[in-house]
Amino acid sequence: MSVNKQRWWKEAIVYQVYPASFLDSGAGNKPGWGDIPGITSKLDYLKHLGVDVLWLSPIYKSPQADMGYDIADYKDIDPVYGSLEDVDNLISELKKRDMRLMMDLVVNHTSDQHAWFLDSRSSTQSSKRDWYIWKPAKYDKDGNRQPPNNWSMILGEENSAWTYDEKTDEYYLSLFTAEQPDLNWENPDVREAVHDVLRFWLDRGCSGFRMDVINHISKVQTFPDADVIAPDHKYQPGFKYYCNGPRLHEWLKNMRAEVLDKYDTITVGEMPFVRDENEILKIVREDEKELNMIFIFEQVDIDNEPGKYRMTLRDWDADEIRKIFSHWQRLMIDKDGWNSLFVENHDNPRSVSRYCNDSDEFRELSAKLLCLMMTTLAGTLYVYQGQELGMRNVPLEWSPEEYKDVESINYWKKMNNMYPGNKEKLDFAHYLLQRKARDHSRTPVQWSAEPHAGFCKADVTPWMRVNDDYKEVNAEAQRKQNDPDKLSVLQFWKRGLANRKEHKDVFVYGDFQVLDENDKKVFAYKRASEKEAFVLALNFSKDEVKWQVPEAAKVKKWVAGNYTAGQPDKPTSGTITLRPFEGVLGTSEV
Ligand code: TEU
Repeated sequence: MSVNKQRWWKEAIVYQVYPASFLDSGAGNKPGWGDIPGITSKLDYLKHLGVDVLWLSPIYKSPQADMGYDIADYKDIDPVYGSLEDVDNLISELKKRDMRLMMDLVVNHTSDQHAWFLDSRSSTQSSKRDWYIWKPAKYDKDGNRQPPNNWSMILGEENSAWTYDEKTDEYYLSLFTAEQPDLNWENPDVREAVHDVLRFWLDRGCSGFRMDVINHISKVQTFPDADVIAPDHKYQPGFKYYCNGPRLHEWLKNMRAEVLDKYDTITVGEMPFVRDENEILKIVREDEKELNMIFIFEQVDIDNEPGKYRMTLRDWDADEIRKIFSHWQRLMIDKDGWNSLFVENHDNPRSVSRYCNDSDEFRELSAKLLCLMMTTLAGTLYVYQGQELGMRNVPLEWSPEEYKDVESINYWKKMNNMYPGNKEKLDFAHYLLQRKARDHSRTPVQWSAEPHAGFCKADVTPWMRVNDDYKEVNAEAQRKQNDPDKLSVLQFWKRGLANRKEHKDVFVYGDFQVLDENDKKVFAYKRASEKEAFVLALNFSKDEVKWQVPEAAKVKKWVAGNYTAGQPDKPTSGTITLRPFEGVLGTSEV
């Protein structure tokens, strides 16, 4: 049985807002971009849904080279989104509704327009020179200038992670894009400046942080060449030397003791490329005093070719879903750590499109199946904007020109350079974009059947094209749906979140047990507290499945499912039929 202590941030439902695409109230200074007053105007909608904490992707002053993940001033708001007063107002409106704000803390790197970097690049003698990672060039045998090592850029695979700066004839490290120079955390002044940023926002009333690529802050100081995993590329992923580096734990403990513990906070660290259990437990175990939880990427990497770049595809089945989720569920219960639960964010395609089937026939069922899973697993639950509506990827008919993300643009450029005029290769690259691009989660939220889905005024052009399906898929239609036999996706999420809260001893804090270890189509599990228990059977396939209810399930009654608003009509033992993408929830003996 669980030993996890009760904490408000474990029970919280966190809703991620991607500000550019949420709602353009017209108050920001860039028509067609979402803004802070737009967010504030939807707090009742979010409260009604069951949201407790709002996580805002970055709204700070930024040249938007990477949609705000390139910050030019940590203590000011980009005029595109509004002002500091708008944030103060948002915080006070949240408080009125007993909700909280979580900011995105992007401190592995800044924008190249941040005053610190402008100063740093101005001269080798600058007092801020050592705030970033500068290295002299290397020269090859022909005397050509080369970057200090072979690391590739994360958002532009064909490029070096090092950017040459003519003025001082040195390279700076820029792991994501040239416009995002990495801070040098080895310098104690940098760490103090970051603490100062945290205090600024906590004192303003924010309740915590999602920490962007926080496991990248400590780099192996010898900066060795990375192993060659892609022989056809000049540069190679250097993860091994900058993910969970030698001083990460020291710096996280320090941040916690110096700043976070003086407030009542929620913290989640984004940690790509880490799977090592002991390493993860060192961060999320309560007694380690580092972060409350982290985002582990295993479930969103499920369709990547192992060891390859992200823009790849592979097949998977329910067996893998089960292995991934049950592994982390068990570990955190047994070792007093804590999970974050997510299947969508601004860096991923839509979950209905990735994990299930987004055709008109199955989109709603898929969204509800995933909702059943997400609302019944242990951990802090993260819902991404539009997920509660079952929004899906943009269609293949959209040309690659519609993709606005820097990663997509760089990928498309790279493929066109590598395979000019090669229809087969380029069609496949386009297909991969349609499956995997970050753009799919960044299309405007579909509020209504009005022009531009009600995201902005009719005479304004949204910064990103609205998905064509908005007349059918939108919040207003789903809110108003009045069908006794069928809940809309939005109504289903609302019910699921309420159920999670009502039975939090089971769903948030309870024990977890896998039922049926080997099924390739059905993921089934039991959750139990000392007082009550529930069973879930989730068919992740497009096939009708005859499923043998395991003895250990001890189902008393099937109480909810995604095919009907009422109770599923199925026997509680023996063989039951699970229709395509059908999921059912039953009460069970403890
Ligand atoms: O993302 C970090 C990250 O490495 C991935 O999620 C990345 O987007 C993906 O692997 C692309 O292949 C964070 C932010 O969430 C992302 O939006 C930023 O672009 C990135 O950091 C840089 O700040």
